[in-house]
Amino acid sequence: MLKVGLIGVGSMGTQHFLRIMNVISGATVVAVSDINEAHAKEVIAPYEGVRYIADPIELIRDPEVDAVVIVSIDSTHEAYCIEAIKQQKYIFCEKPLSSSAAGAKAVVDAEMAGGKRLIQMGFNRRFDTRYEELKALVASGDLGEPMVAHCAHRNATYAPQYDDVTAVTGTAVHEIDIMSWLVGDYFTKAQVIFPKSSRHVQNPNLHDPQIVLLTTSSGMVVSCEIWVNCQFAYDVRCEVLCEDGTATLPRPARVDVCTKQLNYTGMTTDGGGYFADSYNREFQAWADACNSGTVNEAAASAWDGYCAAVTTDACLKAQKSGAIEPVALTERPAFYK
Ligand code: ISE
Repeated sequence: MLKVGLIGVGSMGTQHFLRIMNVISGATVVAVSDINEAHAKEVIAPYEGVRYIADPIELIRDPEVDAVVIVSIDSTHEAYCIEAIKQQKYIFCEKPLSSSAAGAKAVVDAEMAGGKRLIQMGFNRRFDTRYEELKALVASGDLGEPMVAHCAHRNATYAPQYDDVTAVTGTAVHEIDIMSWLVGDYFTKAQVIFPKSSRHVQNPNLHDPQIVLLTTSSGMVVSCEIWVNCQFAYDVRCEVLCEDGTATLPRPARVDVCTKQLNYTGMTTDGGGYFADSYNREFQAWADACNSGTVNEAAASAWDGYCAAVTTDACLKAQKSGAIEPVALTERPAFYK
């Protein structure tokens, strides 16, 4: 049984805690850390034997902790990964690996210096069966070469700290990782366009929605609508245009309702629920891999986290310059092949 130390029991961290305790097999949480002690203690109260450890570094070093789950705020991921690498413990790190390419590089360098792959990145969509089907179809070549993809990432509401930076490093980063994985290519150019902003956004540092345009090394163009406060629902869309047809990510199946001259299907506002199966599958894959002393090859690695961070760096630059910015990726080291 893998004994997990989990850092951060905010909304997503609590979902992951409950998932490890109640949904997946082969792992259990033995310690939790969070800056909000009272809340953390409330979350763990129903579970006997789970300790609260105030200091995350102490939690990582705790001899009872075999593996670490990092779901604390984005700015802490780099330091906690590096400490867990020092302890040679397996790591599940929620996206992003770091909010900057330099920070992500420091983690990759530490992992390579330690000589053993330890990190699984929390890019959950790689474990979503609909994305898997879409990827397999594109890879089969039945529709010809992919040329364009249109993606939309809509959140019903945004966290108070959300601004133009987090819209990229916290939200667009999902599109960046999944589209690069889906078409098996990396991005070379990034541009960000700010349309007229919604009246629902009060934060002067946030443009909402915004359009991120990415070009892959083979010349495919991916447009991503990032709308973090759309108010009406959580919604993720993806349509790939290939030479001989298009392939579209199916929406989650919901009851089709007819009433009062209307025909509709409901939508959710809960992103965790929308992607629950993929989160469960990625955690099961992580626990299984840790228990067999390895990393799951289908999951995103620290290198993938670094590639995403290099791309988000380019997007942040593009937000400021209004220009098309290069994405300066170097070759994948053999360590990550
Ligand atoms: C959040 O951190 C997530 O990972 C969600 O999937 C995403 O929809 C949201 O925009 C992020 O803030």
